[in-house]
Amino acid sequence: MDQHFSKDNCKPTSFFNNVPLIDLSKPDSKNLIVKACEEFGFFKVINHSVPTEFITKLSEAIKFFSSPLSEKEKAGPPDPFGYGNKQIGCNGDSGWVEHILVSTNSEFNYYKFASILGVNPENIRAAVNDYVSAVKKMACEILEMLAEGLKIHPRNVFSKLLMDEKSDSVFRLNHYPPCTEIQQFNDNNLIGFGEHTDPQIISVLRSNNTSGLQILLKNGHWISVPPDPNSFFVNVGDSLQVMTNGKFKSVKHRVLANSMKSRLSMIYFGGPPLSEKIAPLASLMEGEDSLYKEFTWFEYKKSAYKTRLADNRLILFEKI
Ligand code: GA4
Repeated sequence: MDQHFSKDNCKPTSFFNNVPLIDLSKPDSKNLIVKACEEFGFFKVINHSVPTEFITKLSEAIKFFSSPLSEKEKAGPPDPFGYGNKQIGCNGDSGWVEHILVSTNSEFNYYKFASILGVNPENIRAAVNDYVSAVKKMACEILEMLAEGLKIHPRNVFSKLLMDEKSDSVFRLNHYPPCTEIQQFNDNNLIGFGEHTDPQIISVLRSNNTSGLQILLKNGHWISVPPDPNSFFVNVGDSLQVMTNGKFKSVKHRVLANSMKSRLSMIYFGGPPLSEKIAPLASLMEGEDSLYKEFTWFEYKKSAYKTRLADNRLILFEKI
């Protein structure tokens, strides 16, 4: 049996209809964002300003994924950037997923993708840049609302890390092909992308209308998030957990494959510059001690890349 057909003792659940909903057009949303980050580390965003055309354009990536595997593999292996098939990271994790990972601040080789699709690389670069810039702007708005909700100054304490030209952010396209054999395996649970937390500050996900995303609640239950192609889903990353001295929790999440439909998701991972010190903000400590040892984003990332997907990566940086 393939490694990614992993047995799971949690039965698939029905949809969770209480995902916190943040309406970005409402001024009182800042308190709701804080509450959602404390309770779930996860929320859904509506009335955002990301133009639909940017989303539609990038959704054409499905054409790349429909190319023959031998062609797609010319844009791999992921090192970590590039095309990857079933492989996640480089420490033996795998899933029923293929992906493209792109760095948002360095010159990326779009030629490989363009030659497979027979299109101009500039068009792909422009599509990724337009989408990422708009989503990053929204992520910064959310982070500023968070700072206001937490009553910390200046309001750009978090967002400046993403705005920095050296911000170490990445963009990922995940394609989960349908798997007709799911019924044969383990209670219908085929892992598309195994459980993990994101190391960065904040992640913003948009998917097509196929279900699969699940988040782990504090009570230990996995709940399925109803898909919504018109909204974004935001989760707290490990670095934001540290900056808030554990007040916000980076949420564990995973994706289950679907037997009928293919799922396409696009995720922006907002990270700080490599040299940035990640530590709890003094204004959030209220006389508390820091729960974490000091580290830079470079150190954390280096350590994260040595871990397995499901590992608790922050444990190495916790004060005993
Ligand atoms: C999880 C979040 C992002 O997808 C990612 C992933 C990265 C990768 O696929 O290269 C990692 C994973 C992620 C965390 C631990 C390490 C690194 C795979 C892995 C086993 C791009 C990221 O930044 O961290």
